[in-house]
Amino acid sequence: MSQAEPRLVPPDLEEAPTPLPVIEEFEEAGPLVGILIGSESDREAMEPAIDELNDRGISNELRILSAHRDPRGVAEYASTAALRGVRVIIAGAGMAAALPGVVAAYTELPVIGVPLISSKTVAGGLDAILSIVQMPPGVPVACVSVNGSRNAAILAARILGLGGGYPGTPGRPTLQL
Ligand code: AIR
Repeated sequence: MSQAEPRLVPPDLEEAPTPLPVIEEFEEAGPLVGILIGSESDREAMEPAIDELNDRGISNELRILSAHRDPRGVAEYASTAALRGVRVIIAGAGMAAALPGVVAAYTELPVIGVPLISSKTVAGGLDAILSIVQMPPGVPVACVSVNGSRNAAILAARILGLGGGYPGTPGRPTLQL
């Protein structure tokens, strides 16, 4: 009796696995400014930023993404934002406001943090401002005042006005420092 041919691959891998799809383009081209908040409860405090950007004709999008409740979502958003055309990110959160810092860990885009007063805040937003402003060296986050979302939008507009907020922005001059 002849011996069976040695199997080189396990039976379930004999058929070539379906290759992973190549992502040819992002589902959605992004606006110039991405605005993130940690919770639906932060929306009202971030509205002045949206109004300011809209008044200036600067395209923007608002996403609710929590650094603690949906860290993967935050990582995905932040790591693909520049590729979608986003040039500045404004991120607001209350309490242990890790959102701006986590975003800055995943992107080289300028990140502006907005400490927000949540209904569960301690010390009137001091919890959030310290969480945002005390970033370790090498991972900068600009920080505006507590509930200072309008200032965040004005700062974003100024960064964009300097040349796009990111080297190599198509159609926009890059500031040489
Ligand atoms: N938050 C949500 N995930 C992480 C943090 N730090 C913040 C929100 C909000 C506060 O927790 O940004 O300001 C309370 O959220 P909620 O959803 O309980 O109202």
